[in-house]
Amino acid sequence: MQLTAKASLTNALLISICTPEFKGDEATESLAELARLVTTLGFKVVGTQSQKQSSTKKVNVLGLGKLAEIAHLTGNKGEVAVEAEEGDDIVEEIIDETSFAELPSENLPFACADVVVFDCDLSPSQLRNVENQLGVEVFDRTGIIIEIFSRHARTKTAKLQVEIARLNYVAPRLRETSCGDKERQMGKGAGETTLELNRRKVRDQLADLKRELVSVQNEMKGRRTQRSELFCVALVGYTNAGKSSLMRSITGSDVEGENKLFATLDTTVRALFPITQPRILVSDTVGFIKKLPHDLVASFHSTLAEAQDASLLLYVVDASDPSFRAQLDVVHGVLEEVGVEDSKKLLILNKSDLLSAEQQQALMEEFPEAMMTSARNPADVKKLHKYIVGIAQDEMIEEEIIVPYTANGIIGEIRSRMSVTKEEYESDHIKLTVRSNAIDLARLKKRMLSL
Ligand SMILES: Nc1nc2c(ncn2[C@@H]2O[C@H](COP(=O)(O)OP(=O)(O)OP(=O)(O)O)[C@@H](O)[C@H]2O)c(=O)[nH]1
Ligand SMILES: [Mg+2]
Repeated sequence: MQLTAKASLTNALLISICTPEFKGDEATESLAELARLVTTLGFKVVGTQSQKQSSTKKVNVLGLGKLAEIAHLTGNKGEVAVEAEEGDDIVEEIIDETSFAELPSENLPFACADVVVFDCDLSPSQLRNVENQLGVEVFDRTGIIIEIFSRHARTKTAKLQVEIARLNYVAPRLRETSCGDKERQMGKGAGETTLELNRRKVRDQLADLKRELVSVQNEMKGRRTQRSELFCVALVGYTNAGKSSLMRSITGSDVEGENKLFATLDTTVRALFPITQPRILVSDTVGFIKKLPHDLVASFHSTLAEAQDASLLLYVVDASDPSFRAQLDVVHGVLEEVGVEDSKKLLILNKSDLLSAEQQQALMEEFPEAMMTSARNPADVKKLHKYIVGIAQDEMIEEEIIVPYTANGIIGEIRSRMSVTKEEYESDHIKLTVRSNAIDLARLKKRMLSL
């Protein structure tokens, strides 16, 4: 998929299919999240429609009556069969609708939806059916997420990973289409109109991309190995929780933090600042979302390897978001899926500046082990810095090292790599009590022996 609609001019109508799997407010929250996703793409949400169905698997997804209604909102450009067939849509029950009339007047004129976005996954044939009936572009949740990932990927690895996921998404949709029009929508050139040719091209492209990814991943692995002796902290969590903002605050770096979903797709590694001895590394990772397409989870496996190698995982949540508990479940689920074993972890209830004192207190009672922070509050940033340093210190070993005064340069080196807690000056040597990781200590001792 490649969006053909010009994002800045696109009015989107969002559709929620409320299946029995949705509990409580889940459907509404999910729809609100979809609205944020399409807004991230630059679309303007002009309305939402919900319909209760037993599943999302119906040929036309919606009941025919509802389809006709939506066709009206999209300007009757398609070929919707207005009359429902007998026995069709028996389960249909409209439970909630935001009609266009209820929207602010600037969202009018009536019938102005250029695209329709479903808050569920649609099969290629469902997409085609609904598109034919409505006469406008139709997207499903996965399509929207993949498009955002495509736009936000910056580094070579992220671009490769997203492109693989995109082509995997596009491939079955190509299979279902036979005319050049649709293939052009999928990002194919005007001349490539035969289905066979396109399918082969996608397969070849996928194979090339996968090969390239393996080589880039090997490079990344090498870099991780070089860092493996340092204490590493990884920030993980739902999209928009504030991971990059916290990263920026605790590392003094210029890592981008933005009020859009999936601002970060690449893992960034920086040293904790103020600098510690030895250095502590912090990595910012890709954010998660409910129903993250499986392909994207799989393709970000290597990006999340940073989290896999981390000695401390900081689970960041936007505590001001009423759905943060469900979001945290999603994060746990994805991390489990990619096999991240969290040896040590801390829950960070971020964006506390958006909570009242009572709300903060209630949350601390609910999550007594957690740390309440605001990435915007320097005192909280300091508290988090201190916590990380404390955990890293706990992991270190303390040893006494005897360094003869004649050993040139060693003392300077020790000071730059290790934490010196005690210094005792004797007649011919200096006795240093140092704290460091086991690998650095073993290396130092070996060097001392060779002096
Ligand atoms: N009020 C408030 N806003 C915050 C805080 N932390 C982050 N934000 C804002 O929340 C939005 C998202 O922040 P990011 O740091 O980009 O979130 P992220 O978790 O990195 O998001 P992804 O990269 O999409 O996974 C930005 O607009 C931030 O300015 C906070 O403590 N308080
Ligand atoms: Mg980020």
